[in-house]
Amino acid sequence: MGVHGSKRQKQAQVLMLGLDGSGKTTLLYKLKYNESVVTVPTVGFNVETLETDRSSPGLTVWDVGGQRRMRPHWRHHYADTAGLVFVVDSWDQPRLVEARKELHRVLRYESLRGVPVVILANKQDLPAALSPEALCLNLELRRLCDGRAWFIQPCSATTGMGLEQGFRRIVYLMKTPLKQTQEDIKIKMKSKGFSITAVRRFLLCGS
Ligand SMILES: Nc1nc2c(ncn2[C@@H]2O[C@H](COP(=O)(O)OP(=O)(O)OP(=O)(O)O)[C@@H](O)[C@H]2O)c(=O)[nH]1
Ligand SMILES: [Mg+2]
Repeated sequence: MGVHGSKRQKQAQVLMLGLDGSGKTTLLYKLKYNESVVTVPTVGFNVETLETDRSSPGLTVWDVGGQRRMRPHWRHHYADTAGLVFVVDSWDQPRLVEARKELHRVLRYESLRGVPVVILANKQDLPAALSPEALCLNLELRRLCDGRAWFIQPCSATTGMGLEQGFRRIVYLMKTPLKQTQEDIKIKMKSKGFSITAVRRFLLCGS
């Protein structure tokens, strides 16, 4: 994600969750080493640090296994979490209901109240992958993420598309108060000539 200068802010913890097979480990190593690794289902967790620009904290990213038997362990990581990245397999439509239920369950935890969320709509390289807009509706993100900063980022852990943007976004959301993120987006969209209606529509879909 780019390294600049020597004086760093302290580390911030990012928790990466999602169903088994959604691509968490693949994307973590693509991002960290730009390598496509052959993964096995994660038992326990992987943890890696990612560097950011020097005005932002470095990230310690926890990739916790998503198999059903691993999910009761997710909550042990909530207390120190500054940002949540929830990975969804955009191609696996039959499991979207399960993904939605798990995301709902996670976000209900008091210790994650107000913590910003980036949904990574992974596997966009596959032809039948659902678009971020369709996922937004299917996962009921607007309702679910009400009251917190959130964003849905299309990506592919195989090609690397969208990964850096997703993690830059979580850094931005962690650093910026919710109201300010909405103002920033309004200003940027207006300067690019988007209509008020388009801005409103966007803000309803992500902040
Ligand atoms: N086509 C495609 N396949 C992907 C992508 N990301 C991951 N995969 C594949 O999906 C499978 C599961 O990936 P993992 O990274 O092990 O998934 P995980 O979320 O870490 O799974 P758990 O550790 O069980 O929670 C592997 O076969 C990956 O190669 C992607 O963006 N596109
Ligand atoms: Mg894994």
